[in-house]
Formats: sequence, structure tokens, C-alpha cells
Amino acid sequence: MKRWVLLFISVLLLFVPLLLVSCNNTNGNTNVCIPSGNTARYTVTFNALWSAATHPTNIPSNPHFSRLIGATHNEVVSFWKPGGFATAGIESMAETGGISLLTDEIENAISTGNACSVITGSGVNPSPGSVSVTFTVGSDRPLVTLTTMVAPSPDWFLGVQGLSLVDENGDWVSDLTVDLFVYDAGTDSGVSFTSEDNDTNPRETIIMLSGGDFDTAFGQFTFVKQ
Ligand SMILES: [Ca+2]
Ligand SMILES: [Ca+2]
Repeated sequence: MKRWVLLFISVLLLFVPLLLVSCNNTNGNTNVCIPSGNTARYTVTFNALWSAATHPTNIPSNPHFSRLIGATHNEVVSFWKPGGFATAGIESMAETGGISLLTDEIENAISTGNACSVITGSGVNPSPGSVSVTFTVGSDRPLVTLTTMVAPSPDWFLGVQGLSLVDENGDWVSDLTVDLFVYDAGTDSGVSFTSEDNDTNPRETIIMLSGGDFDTAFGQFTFVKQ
């Protein structure tokens, strides 16, 4: 009987490391991160406000927003920021609404331990409207980045980056609403919602657009702890 127990333990010792390696490898999009530290569950609602009533100047006939894409992460990694240059993932999201390149960038950050989850959600089509997504966040990676393309547009998007869900006392915030204004990714030089593609080369920095209708929020993210 003892021998069987020893054999069983030996097999366990052999296979458990193999299992752990296969969970943590960086091949393809199979990264697994389990939120750690204190964890919390949040629902974020994207409330799209953009309409002819709120933003009457040059509004396109089909105002809408692309699929939500973002991450939970720590302060080591940043996926975009005002004054910085857009990554290929941000350019693709802001110009086409595509999420695969940005997902790859988030997966890379997961593989280095600096991000823990990819947050994806539906778009809002037409705007106004809303969509909600629920995700789990851990206190060792308590920041949220979340974006959506203003569509149609040259390279304009809404988003938050590095938004902490922990307050100054280290407690989870119970709810948080952020007004969303339009950022220009600096990767297309079109000047109106329906401009033809016009790649900006070399690219310019990400800036918040202002003046006229841009001074009115295009939407809000509301984070509510479950
Ligand atoms: Ca631009
Ligand atoms: Ca471009």
C-alpha cells in the first residue's frame, strides 16, 4: 500500500509542474491569469450619448461605437496615453474598430504578468444606447484600460487608461462614472467623421479633441462593484 502511495506522489510531482508550465506559457492566445490579492467583480456600463440631439454639428447618418476592448493591469504597462504615440493596436481600434492587434498587445502584457484579463464587450450601434460587461479584478493589478472607436471617424476613440478601481485607502471603489471625450489617435489625418482614409505618417501623439461639439461628452463609463 505504501509503495502505491509513493508512486502516486511521484506521478503527482512529475505532472503538476508540467500542468503549471502549460498554463503559464506564452504560446498563442492561451495565457491564463487568475486575479490575485483581494479580488472584486465589477460591471462597467458604456452609456453612449452621441446623437444629433447632443452633438448636432456634422453628425454622420449612422453614429455608433465599435466593440469595447481593454484590460485589467498594473502600473508597469500602459496601452495608450494622451501625449504618447498610438501602438498598432490602438491605431487599428481607432481607425477600424478592429480588436485583434490590441488583444495581442494585452495578451503580451498578460504573459509578462503585468495585465490579467482582456475585457471585451459589444459595440453600441446605433448611438445612443448602452452595453454592459462584467469582469474580475485583483488588487495586484487594479487598473483598467478600456476603449471604443467613434464610428464613423478617421482615428477617433473614447477610452480610459490606467484607471484605478482602488481608492486612496486601498479599498475598492463602489461606483465610479467617467465622462468620455474624444481622443485623436494621431494615425489618420481626416478632419471630419466621414473623411476618406488619410494615414498620418509619421504619426502624431494622441490628443483630446476640443471645441464645439467635442466639448460635450460622447458617452460615459460607469463602473459598479457587484
Ligand atoms: Ca487624427
Ligand atoms: Ca493610419
